[in-house]
Amino acid sequence: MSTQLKSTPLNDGFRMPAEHEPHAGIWMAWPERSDNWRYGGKPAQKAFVNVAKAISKTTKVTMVAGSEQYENARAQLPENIQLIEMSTDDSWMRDIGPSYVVNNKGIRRGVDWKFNAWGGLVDGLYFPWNKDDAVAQKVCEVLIDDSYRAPIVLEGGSIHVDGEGTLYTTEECLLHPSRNPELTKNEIEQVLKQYLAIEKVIWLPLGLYNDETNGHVDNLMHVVAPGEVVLTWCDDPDDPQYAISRKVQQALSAQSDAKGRDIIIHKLPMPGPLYITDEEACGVDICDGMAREPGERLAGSYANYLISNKHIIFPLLDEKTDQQAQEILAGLYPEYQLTGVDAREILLGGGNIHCITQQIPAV
Ligand code: KQY
Repeated sequence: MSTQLKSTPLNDGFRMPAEHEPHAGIWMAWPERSDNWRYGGKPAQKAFVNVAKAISKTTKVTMVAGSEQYENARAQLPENIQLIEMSTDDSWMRDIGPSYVVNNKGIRRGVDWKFNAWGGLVDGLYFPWNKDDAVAQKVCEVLIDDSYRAPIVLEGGSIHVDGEGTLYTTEECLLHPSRNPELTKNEIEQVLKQYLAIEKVIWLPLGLYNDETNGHVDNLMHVVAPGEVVLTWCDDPDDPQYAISRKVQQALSAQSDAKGRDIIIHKLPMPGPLYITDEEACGVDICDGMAREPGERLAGSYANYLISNKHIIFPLLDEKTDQQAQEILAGLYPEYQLTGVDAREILLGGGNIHCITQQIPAV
């Protein structure tokens, strides 16, 4: 049985592990929303299948799909990928799935954040979002894990933790008026401390340029190890990302982490800049929330990679920079397997490999 608990992870002795700690599985959700994915999600589905196959080299993958797409998803996915029927509004498991916490007795529990489609009625990307909001709880029920319903709006992609007390996030997202306008910065920190058992929040000013999530940290940087991060970098002073990356670098350099370490910053080149083509835009149904016009700048970033059981699954986005990104990641993770997956179709939906995956820690 799975129970919704009234206490908090901190009070119960649970903490959120870093992504580089061992995983029991990775969860994903099938893309089918026609006002986000072109041609009803058909090209994106192929990209999701390739991501799932890559992850499954080291980790069990579970995909969820709505009833109408179940058969199609089953036909496209290899047998070793588990498929579960579950309704969702879209397919960003990082943001709609549970953030897991573990204790030192080998128990894990889910944290189920409130979800409002990246901004609710202020600047959210779609309405309604109730099916997405129910996903974290359903995942915990399937896994028979207890859960906590956290009292704030938060998406998993807006936080990174190092497993040793430090959480990285952006002010652009967590302090955005569309998330928790009734709470102060300090009150949000207190909730993060209670629900993830972190000791220190490293606030970065902004996320990646033109990111429709209001600046998720997972599209800007990743945690390589405690005290060590990799940051999206841009060398063109005329590009808006140039100033953003420098501001973030300054913010990281000005702070120490929860254990008092200076933060080592590695740089990852920014792909592109990349834009939606005429052909790509014409396959998407027009809606209010998501900008999918030709010429729209895409929030492309190699930092949006997944770490799972000593394996890096990273997006291939631009033949001019893919090789360089791969070499940098190989240098940062010398003991890890590295798999690049063509991820342009995922980027067209507004995120990338990290955004469409959520890890379940091994206990
Ligand atoms: O950055 C993420 N974690 C998710 C991206 C969501 C894009 C919605 N269209």
